[in-house]
Order: sequence, then structure tokens, then C-alpha cells
Amino acid sequence: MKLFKLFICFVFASLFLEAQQDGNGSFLKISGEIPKPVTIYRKDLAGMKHITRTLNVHGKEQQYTGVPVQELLTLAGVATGKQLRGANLSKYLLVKSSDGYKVIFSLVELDSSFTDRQAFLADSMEGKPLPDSVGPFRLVVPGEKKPVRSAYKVTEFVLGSYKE
Ligand SMILES: Nc1nc2c(c(=O)[nH]1)N[C@H]1C(S)=C(S)[C@@H](COP(=O)(O)O)O[C@H]1N2
Ligand SMILES: [Mo]
Repeated sequence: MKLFKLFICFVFASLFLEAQQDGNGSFLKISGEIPKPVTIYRKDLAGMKHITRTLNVHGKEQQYTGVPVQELLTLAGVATGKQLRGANLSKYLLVKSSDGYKVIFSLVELDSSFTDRQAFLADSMEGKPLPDSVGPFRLVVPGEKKPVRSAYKVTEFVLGSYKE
């Protein structure tokens, strides 16, 4: 019986370690001015449509693959497409990272009905999970002259709006 318990402990410990190593336990929180907060796990992302784009960081080019931010916002019930008019034009997305880095986008600049250069949440680079230095998720903003809004170590999306 003791041996059996030890075995069970071992199985759980190795499952836990494996989840840590491949980042399967990682998640993104979507909160703020939405009907109800949403948590998106790495495995949820895996089932969604991905795009691949090159990010140029000071002359160094890297291929990132991920899910358009718009798709993630749709899961949280955020306005997209034709709904983007009137009061929705002064709503924003705040992207927060675990190192305290914060960047802001208006909903319009993330929407495929307004731009062909959609920002996306990358979960892999050059076909591999992101290294710990930038992962588990990195926002990639194609087409900007400086990569300052391509925030790495992203943990949370917070929705807000301009108040008079
Ligand atoms: N979380 C987080 N993301 C960040 C930054 C940061 O300090 N923290 N720096 C930005 C800046 S100023 C640059 S130039 C790039 C650097 O990306 P690299 O680490 O791939 O070279 O990341 C951007 N994303
Ligand atoms: Mo930078």
C-alpha cells in the first residue's frame, strides 16, 4: 500500500513537472469592462486558428506564430467588426506582462475589418514554444517601426473605456 501511494505521488509529480516544462499550465486572463472574466489556457489556444508573421527586433528577424487578438476578444464578448462605431470607438485594450510592462491598443487597430496587420498572441517561435525569457505568450504587432508594443511575458488583457 505504501509503495502504491509512493507511485501515485510520483505520477502526479511528473505530470506537474511536464505541465510546467511545456507551459501547458500557462494561461491568459481577460478582464476589465466585459460581462464576465475569461481565462484562456494554452490548450485552448492550440485549438484556434494561428497566423505566422516575422517580427523585426533591431535588425534580428524572428518568425512568431499565434492567435489574432481579435479572436481572443471575441471569446470574451468584446465588440468587433461592424460593432466598432459610436461608444465602442473609445474602448481600449491594456496588455499586461508579468514584468510590469503595459501597452495600450484601441479596439479598432486590432480589428481585421480595419487593418491587415493584426496583432496576435504568439505561443510559438520558429516552430517551438517560446523561451522563458519572452514566454509563454508574446504579443506580436506586425508593421510597427519599433517593437515596443510587442510585449513579451503577457499574462493579462484588460478592457477599458474613456470616461468623460
Ligand atoms: N514585457 C515586456 N515586453 C517588452 C519589453 C519589456 O521591457 N517588457 N520591451 C520592449 C522593447 S522596448 C523591445 S525593443 C522588444 C525587445 O524584444 P526582444 O527581447 O525580442 O529583443 O521587446 C518589447 N517588449
Ligand atoms: Mo526597445
